[in-house]
Amino acid sequence: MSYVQRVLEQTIKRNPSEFEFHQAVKEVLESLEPVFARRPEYAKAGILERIVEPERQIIFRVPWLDDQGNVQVNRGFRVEFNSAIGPYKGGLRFHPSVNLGIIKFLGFEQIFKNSLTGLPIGGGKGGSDFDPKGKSENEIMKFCQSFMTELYRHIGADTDIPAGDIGVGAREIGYLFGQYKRITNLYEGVLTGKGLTYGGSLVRREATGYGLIYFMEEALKDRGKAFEGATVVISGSGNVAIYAAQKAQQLGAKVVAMSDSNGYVYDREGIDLDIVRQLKEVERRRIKDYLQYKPQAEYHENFADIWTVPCDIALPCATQNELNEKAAKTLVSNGCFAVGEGANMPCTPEAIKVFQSNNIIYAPGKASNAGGVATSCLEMTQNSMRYSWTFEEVDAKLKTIMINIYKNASQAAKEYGIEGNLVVGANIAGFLKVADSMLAQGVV
Ligand code: NDP
Ligand code: 2IT
Repeated sequence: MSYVQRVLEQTIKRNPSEFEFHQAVKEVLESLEPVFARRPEYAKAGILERIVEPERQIIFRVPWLDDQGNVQVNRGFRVEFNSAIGPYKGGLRFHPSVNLGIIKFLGFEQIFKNSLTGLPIGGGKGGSDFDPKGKSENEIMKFCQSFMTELYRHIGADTDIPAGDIGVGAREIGYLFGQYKRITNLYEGVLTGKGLTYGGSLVRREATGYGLIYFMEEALKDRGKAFEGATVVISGSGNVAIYAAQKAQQLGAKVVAMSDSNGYVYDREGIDLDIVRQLKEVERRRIKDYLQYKPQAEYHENFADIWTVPCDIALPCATQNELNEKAAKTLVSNGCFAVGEGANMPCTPEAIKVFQSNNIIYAPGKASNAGGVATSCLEMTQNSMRYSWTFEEVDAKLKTIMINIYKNASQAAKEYGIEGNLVVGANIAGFLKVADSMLAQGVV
């Protein structure tokens, strides 16, 4: 049995029921097979056995009082996965589906993603099974304060720097930051995605979506394609989806469908993003209400059917495993030529195989959605400098970072004889820097 297969088996055995974690580990480890043939010192130093085991996992009780005065209890997580190349960095997810396996898959992916940015950040992730939907402002604030009352002792501007993810945006980051500052008496860049009046960075809000489009622009260019004139379908209508749509539109694409967890809207004239932003960012309503403003658009329940809408470019920007084999086949038969992941692990392994065997441009999330965390690191940089860059300055840095990620991933794929395979390329390019740092730092 190969080194990779042995570690994979051990990992699955040791972490039963963590299915998303198994899926993420399997993809990364299997694509690293050719690396171990060339670099036997990694196996000798137990790099894989160590890299699949988080350095620290914190699970805690989050008690809070709802508006009726009832005691509510949620579970909080922070997984500090790997600090070989920098302090732990990664978002917080608040969603009822959150469990340890999901946080570990996200934290594991984050190690390689953060390495790909070229910036000095390690991998971590956290969150809670708290459901922000239907909660009052007061309840959201009380929950965030209780969550931080435990989390603060584990994090710090040079230790572990959380940010947003599903269900955690500028509002939640504000409440979390306020409580951290109150408890510690420290005004430091301990969280990213902050508001612009208290240490946030311009472009952080747009960064994941814009970064995805910058990455895809490069990938498309290599195959003689472009966003100009293309029909695009984007799942989700949250932070990543909205700014991916905005940049795609700026580049001359027509975005015809977007979704939320209830269903999707199809607007053949092209989605009016001002309506989506008002509904989602300001009023926190459902995507279905789009039809109140544009009655000629269509609404369909079952958000996963969004992939039946014919398009040239598909951008899954909602959640993990939202695009399966059947959806992939439908996309291919409808003429889709590129798929770029804004979400983390949105395509199932079977769907990825369909794309690859049909020569579709396929960009894995850990490469194509790295613009968010990269800009988070630029926010940390500005916080440390006590200084702020302009929108244009941050945007230009983000674009350069995304182009470099594309180049490094495609170069690594080429070097290992699998040209065009961005999955293998991203995994290898991200892994090498972390593995060499672990090697240099000894058995820790
Ligand atoms: P938001 O909370 O802003 O938006 C999430 C969107 O996805 C909403 O439209 C939501 O619908 C939908 N969604 C969430 N969970 C599900 C589900 N289980 N089934 C169907 N739809 C779902 O989150 P983000 O936009 O920040 O995150 C989207 C994805 O991008 C996630 O995979 C995240 O990990 C990834 N990501 C985010 C980054 C960031 O900077 N924010 C950076 C890199 C990756 P509804 O409102 O109905 O729940
Ligand atoms: O998945 C991700 O990369 C994020 N949610 C962003 C993490 C961050 O620290 O900005």
